Amino acid sequence: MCMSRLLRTSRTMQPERYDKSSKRKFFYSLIYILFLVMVSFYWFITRGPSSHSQTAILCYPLTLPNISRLDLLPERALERMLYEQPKTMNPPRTDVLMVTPWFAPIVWDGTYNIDILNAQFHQRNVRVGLTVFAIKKYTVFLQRFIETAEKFFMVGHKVNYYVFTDRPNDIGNISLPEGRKVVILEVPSYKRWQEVSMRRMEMIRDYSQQRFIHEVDFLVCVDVDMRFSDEVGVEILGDVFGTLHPGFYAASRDRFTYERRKQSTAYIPPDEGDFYYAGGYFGGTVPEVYKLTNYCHNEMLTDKRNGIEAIWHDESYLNKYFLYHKPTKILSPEYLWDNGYAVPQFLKRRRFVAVPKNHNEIRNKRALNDSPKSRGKFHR
Ligand code: 4GW
Ligand code: MN
Repeated sequence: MCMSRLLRTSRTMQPERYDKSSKRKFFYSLIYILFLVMVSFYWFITRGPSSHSQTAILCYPLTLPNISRLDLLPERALERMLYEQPKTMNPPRTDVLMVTPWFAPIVWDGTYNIDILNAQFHQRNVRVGLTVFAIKKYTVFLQRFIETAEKFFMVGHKVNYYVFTDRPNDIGNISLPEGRKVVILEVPSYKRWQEVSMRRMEMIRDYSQQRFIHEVDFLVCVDVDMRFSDEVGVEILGDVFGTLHPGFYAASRDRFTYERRKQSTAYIPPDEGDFYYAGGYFGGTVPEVYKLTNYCHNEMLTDKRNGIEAIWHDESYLNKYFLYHKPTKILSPEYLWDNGYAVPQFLKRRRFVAVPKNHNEIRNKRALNDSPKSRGKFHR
């Protein structure tokens, strides 16, 4: 048979075969769809409106009678646990303040049960972002920071380290176990170190909006010139938290190094103020951290337009924010310590400690004499 005939025959044969098989397919599909409709109808009649099944979520917004969104909330129960009973008449700590007048807990060793908290946060499959800035020479702090964090920070939970740096090439490949990773975010550096410190607010704000909100539930924002030396876990997490500065936990409010010039938006009068919060340790849910950093950055810009800069930079704006937007949890100085201070009796743990800096080496010399910061924020 010549080739052209073969082609002709096949061309004439095919449409007919195709026709038959497609009709059959269509028929079977119709039966299948009919079957599905009947099953769905049966399911809806028998258990649909009162069911707690996930399927009902697809109907949102709910218009059917008798269904409330409340019926769809996931049921979460803890498993049986054995632990010492909390004693109403015998508080675990009497040497320190455990709760603020607005009912925010202050986190001290001995005041919480980490097993209960871990069970709760594991159930929610919580994801934590730890933001840290390593601009210019501060990249030298990064390795120790991450190594010690791997030992002590949110062990057993999902953690993203967000490293903001202008020197991504200085940071080697850091491979971490499942559930934990380092994300390098390349950002500009600023000439003035005050700006380096303050612009953290702007960058955390911008990345919260663009990225963090999609990737993590909570943010913890800290200084990089630090090492972890004891456990820091989910006990610190809450809507929005600040940390008591290790230099001022016992000071009276008029001694706090708040901004005292009325021309600055960070101004706080001497008869106001709850605590002195450290600029190098705050956090909360992503939306709350967004609000906080957005506020601090905007106030800083307003001051800039008026030719003023708050005395302790981002820390001053943070303290102003927390005065009128009270934190829902407060971390004790266990979470931010400097071994330059004598260790008081009540300080049972030192979990996150400042790494001594050689100021001449790590900071540029010109910057050293132009502000009280040359002595370090901790020792004023
Ligand atoms: C003076 O020359 C400088 S440089 C003061 C801060 C500098 C700086 C700060 C820097 O060059 N690069 C940098 O990444 N930072 C970040 O800002 C870094 O995360 C650091 O931990 C944070 C706050 O600065 P700091 O730790 O030097 O502040 P203190 O002395 O209060 O801990
Ligand atoms: Mn620091």
